[in-house]
Amino acid sequence: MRTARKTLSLLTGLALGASCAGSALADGQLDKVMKDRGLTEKDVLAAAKTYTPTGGRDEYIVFSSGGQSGQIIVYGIPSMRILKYVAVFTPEPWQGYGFDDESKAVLDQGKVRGKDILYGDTHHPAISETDGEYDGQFLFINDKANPRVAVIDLHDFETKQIVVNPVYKSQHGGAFVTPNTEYVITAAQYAAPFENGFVPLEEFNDKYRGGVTYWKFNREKGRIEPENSFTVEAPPYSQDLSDAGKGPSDGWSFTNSFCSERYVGGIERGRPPFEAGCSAKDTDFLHVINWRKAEELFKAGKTVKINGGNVLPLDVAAKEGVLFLIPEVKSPHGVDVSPDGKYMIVSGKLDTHATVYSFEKIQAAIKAGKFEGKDPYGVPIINFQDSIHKQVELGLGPLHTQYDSKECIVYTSLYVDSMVAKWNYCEGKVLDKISIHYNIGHLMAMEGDSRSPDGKYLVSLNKLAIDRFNPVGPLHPQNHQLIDISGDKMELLYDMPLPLGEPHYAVAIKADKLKPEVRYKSGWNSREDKVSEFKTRAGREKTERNCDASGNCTTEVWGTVIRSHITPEIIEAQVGDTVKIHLTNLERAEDEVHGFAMYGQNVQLSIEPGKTSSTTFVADQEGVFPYYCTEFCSALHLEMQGYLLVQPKGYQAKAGGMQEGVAYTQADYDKQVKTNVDTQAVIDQVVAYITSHNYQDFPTVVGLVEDATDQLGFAKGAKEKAEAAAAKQDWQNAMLWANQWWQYQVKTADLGLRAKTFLEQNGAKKIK
Ligand code: CUK
Ligand code: CUA
Repeated sequence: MRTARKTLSLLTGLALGASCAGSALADGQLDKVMKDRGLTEKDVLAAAKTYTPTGGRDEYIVFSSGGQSGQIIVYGIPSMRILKYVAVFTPEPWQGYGFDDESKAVLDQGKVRGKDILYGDTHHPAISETDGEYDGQFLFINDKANPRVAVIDLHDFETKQIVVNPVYKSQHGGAFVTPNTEYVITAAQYAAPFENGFVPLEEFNDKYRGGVTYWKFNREKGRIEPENSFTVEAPPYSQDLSDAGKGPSDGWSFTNSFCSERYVGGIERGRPPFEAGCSAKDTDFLHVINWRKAEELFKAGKTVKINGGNVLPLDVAAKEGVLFLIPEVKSPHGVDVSPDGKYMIVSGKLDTHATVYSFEKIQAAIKAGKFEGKDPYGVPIINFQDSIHKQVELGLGPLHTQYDSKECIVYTSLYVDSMVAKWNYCEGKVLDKISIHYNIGHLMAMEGDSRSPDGKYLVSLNKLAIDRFNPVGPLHPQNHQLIDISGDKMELLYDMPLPLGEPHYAVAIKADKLKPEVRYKSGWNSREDKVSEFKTRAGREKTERNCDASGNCTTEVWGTVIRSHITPEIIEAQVGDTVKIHLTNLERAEDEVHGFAMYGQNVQLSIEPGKTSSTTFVADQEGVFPYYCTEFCSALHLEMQGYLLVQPKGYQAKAGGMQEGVAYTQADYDKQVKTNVDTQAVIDQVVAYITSHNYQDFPTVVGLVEDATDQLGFAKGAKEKAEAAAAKQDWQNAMLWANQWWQYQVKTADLGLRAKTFLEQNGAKKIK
């Protein structure tokens, strides 16, 4: 009884309005559920902080790297509900990605030295910024295994471009954007020769190199411009994470490194392994780069061309004041610039400390020309003590740091300890620690990389899940844990299993900054963001077969899809033809996607409202190839079908026409007509409701009404055909066209009812 009252007051405290804290609670039902499921009050409070009732929306949207899946995972906070996987480096059939010709062209941009690379090891997503704030327009992500960067346009959540780094052979420290997204920064990881040829490991120090690349982003075009991008060559230290300066440090970027020992293992040659030689020294190097200066030198022609890319040579970067090094403690990980741009925090990984570097102190040392020496490549080294603000002992295996909305407060992941440390970097004081499960890598705060982080929530991106979830075999899901950081103490709220690759990093943006479209402009090539040359209007569908002089023939289809048919329903080709099928979705209604799959040809398109998608294949075998719509789009979805007939060369159709399954009579026709008249009465009522309300004020309804009007127009056409056949007492065709007339009516009614429901639920006003 006491628990019940406490629970009740707890829930009232959560401001569940009086009206809904009604009888169920009074009956002790909540108490019973808690008892049955073994939930504590803390659990119930955590549930109330994350539970999102039907129709509810999240406050933040997360873009998480999908690790080796080469995709991006989109989910909401605080509900932790997964909303979408965005296909990036990997074919993904639901979205038709890597199946339609338009997206194949995007994946083709990602070829490495002529080879298809159909996966990516994605690590760090970054949202485009305007004046240091997330603007919600574009998303970038790196591929570590193959040095690539992808551009995703957030107006439709589709991958638009993949660029390949011309000189790296792996790439980790990216994607990080400069405060106005002038550049997308990526850094190399494992040093390798910039040229593509063979260079023996014995020449590692002389010929192997690292670097930091600045990809020029053209915001108007929404694309990276490789020709205006450049790489600052760096010594063969394994460059790791990067971050861009902001505020006072805008124009600079920071990249840490490990294995500055330049150690090359080789157990096969009797050498101690990489891990021994790469962590032998006590320090590595933070790379401090004046990218504005590098940009000036690039524009002044001081770069050289390697594999078609622009490279600022290491000696030029060292001499011209582009590149500086500062010691950092043993095999560090993570470099995170503070929201005000004054500090950079680097964690020790193999050391228990985090180091807070001061940009002001670094600049003072550079201006004074005060260096403790040069590295073997002539790069000036700034003294460690001259550049730091504080060093703080946090725990075992510190990795990444995120900034709170509260001044001086940060959170650092402790991989070995499996904890998050909350600390004050101005004063160098640890404030709180929380255990996570298990082995945290990155962590992420809301809008954490922006000039004004929101705090509120933190997500811990854990490397191991071990015993957290129901077992599903040796390959476990990852675990993203949601932590409430609004109070003094961190509170764990939720475990989300993430079954798609190993996400490294994620970014969260306020949901209301995203304004994705719900449909495309008609006949849209979504990958190039322009009207498709294959756009096809209703009634203009056609199939053409043409052969060139050497006898190579192409059957090309300009078709449409709309509930519930694919036009054409029959495609005739001859064996050996190249078949090209372009399909435009004529729907305007939200969420009315049609798919297009075909037997035995590896064809699967996703054709969203307004989109035009194409597929090309060779019909190299005779046969019958059914195709159909793969999205359950209406009650007659299963009937949304057709046949590709691959005929023998020179095939002639048999005389005598089709075999009919059923013979219809006048009675069948009269019965169907009666049904149609009744259906029309329902449609008339719905139309009367809609037109007597201010439906024009609701764009969603306007779209539905336009679609319904189309369908009603088709119904009229079918009705005329039915009546013409009936006049000739051709009951077979009269009945079938009467039925088609009814099909169009049903679709009209379906759309009309959706519009009516929408108006009722959204407070439409009666106008007449
Ligand atoms: S890295 Cu994986 S935990 Cu690629 Cu940012 Cu640190
Ligand atoms: Cu279109 Cu199912």
